[in-house]
Amino acid sequence: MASGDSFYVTSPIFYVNDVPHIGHAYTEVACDVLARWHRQRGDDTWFLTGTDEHGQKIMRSALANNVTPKEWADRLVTDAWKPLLETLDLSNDDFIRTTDERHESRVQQFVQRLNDAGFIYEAEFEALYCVGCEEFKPDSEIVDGTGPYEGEKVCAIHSKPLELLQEQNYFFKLSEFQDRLLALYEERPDFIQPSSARNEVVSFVRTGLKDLSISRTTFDWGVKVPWDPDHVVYVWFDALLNYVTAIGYGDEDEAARENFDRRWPATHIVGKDILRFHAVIWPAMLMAAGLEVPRRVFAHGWLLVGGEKMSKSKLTGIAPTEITDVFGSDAFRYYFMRAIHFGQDGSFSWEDLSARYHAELANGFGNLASRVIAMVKKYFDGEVPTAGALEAVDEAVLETARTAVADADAAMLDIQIHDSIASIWKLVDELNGYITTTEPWVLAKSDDTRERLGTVLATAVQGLGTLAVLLHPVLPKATDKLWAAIGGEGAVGDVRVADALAWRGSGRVGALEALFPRVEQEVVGAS
Ligand code: ME8
Repeated sequence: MASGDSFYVTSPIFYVNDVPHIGHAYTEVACDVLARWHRQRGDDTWFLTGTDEHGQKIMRSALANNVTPKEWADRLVTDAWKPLLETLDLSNDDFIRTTDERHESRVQQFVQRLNDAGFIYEAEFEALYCVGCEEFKPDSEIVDGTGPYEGEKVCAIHSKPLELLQEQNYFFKLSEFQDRLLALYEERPDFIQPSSARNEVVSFVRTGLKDLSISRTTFDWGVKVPWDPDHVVYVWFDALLNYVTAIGYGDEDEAARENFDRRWPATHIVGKDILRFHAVIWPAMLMAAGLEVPRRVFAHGWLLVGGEKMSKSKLTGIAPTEITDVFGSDAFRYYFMRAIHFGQDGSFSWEDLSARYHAELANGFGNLASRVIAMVKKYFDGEVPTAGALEAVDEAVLETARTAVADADAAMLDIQIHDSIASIWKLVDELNGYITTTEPWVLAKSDDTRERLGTVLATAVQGLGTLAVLLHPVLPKATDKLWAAIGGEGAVGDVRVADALAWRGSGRVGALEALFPRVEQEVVGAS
């Protein structure tokens, strides 16, 4: 994509039945890295996240805690979900709650529009429901229970019993969209990514789509159906709409309409557990309303614990602060983005985190920065020398830097975040090798090699600046410090990716504390 284009990225909006774990944090960080990268490309970027607050799951959590659902949601948003933004150093532009008035009124408008257009009808319905998924389960996702649920039918994801619901509901004519959806997947092969996710959705839709129940009458914690207030809108129908209500869909106001046209369509980043909602139901809803479908839907894999999806309901959730309190938010961001192929499952381990932290961040990057800066101080009194004639070894560094910019950008546009970081890390490794080969401490011993020493350190500082620019989306705190220490002009986050090689500085280096201090082993794995 050309720089300056609109880039609207969304995370799922998370249920406030409980506090966040590192699975939620993983998605948030991925969205944030993409948003920061696109901002640095000069794209017209908007990053939306938020919370999903209606439905039975939240209502039951509230009841169990003797408060109203709204009180419960307020408490969780204030005490847990908003603080997560700080914990992870997220740069979101907006935070939507499905209990926001702006959202609820626009959901009603949307549902009314579909009803007026003839896409909604009323019928009697009976099916097995999973409150954990907030979904009527198809036969393919129902399994026999074990242990305490022996003899019962349970949800394949949550391993908890399903509830038989029988209600008079409103239905959305999802089945009418099968052909249009298949045509969409065919015409736009990158609409669903990665390709394994796309293939799964295509075969699912080919087997046929059933109409979708979109209202409930047995409880009232939701958005009221405008023409029949005994019904509340099905929580997923309500939640998916956040992506358009947050940017002004349905508002009469001219400015809101312009904002919607400017931002939409979005790139949705979701976990693979909720792919079908985003790649099947959501585009069909948009088609029915005459709106453009999303730009793409990217389904990432699961963080696994003991080979199973880490989850709150199975009590395998790890709080993000358990990691950030010890290693810091940059390390959290780096580790999960680098160690796991984005789009595949990955297992978290304290040992792996600690090993990568020390080898890659502390020794690889942090040490490189402190050594180069210390040498500029020691040999040139803090003034960055000017490079003289370049030798092949210097040219090789510049060539690696050029390749890193191009490859990192291409991978990031393709949402291959791990590959993008790996491309940048080639420059970290090259610079470390460069210092070892050129041996500035030997060059410093003789006046005859003073100019050569200057060229080597100038090239190294130049490389550090390029790294600060390229790594800022992943390591915002460390690169801010590094940028200040090498005298970079302005804020590093404002420097364009395209200017990563030709960045400007004051010509002086300053103090730099250890970017990634060693973490004592006994602290690691405290949980
Ligand atoms: O599904 N590994 O909310 P939710 C990786 N409210 N990512 C994980 C994960 C794991 N083990 N566990 C959770 C909902 N996630 C709905 C979404 S959107 C209109 C409505 C992440 O609180 C992943 O992104 O259950 C997953 O899709 C999301 O959290 C589910 O969060």
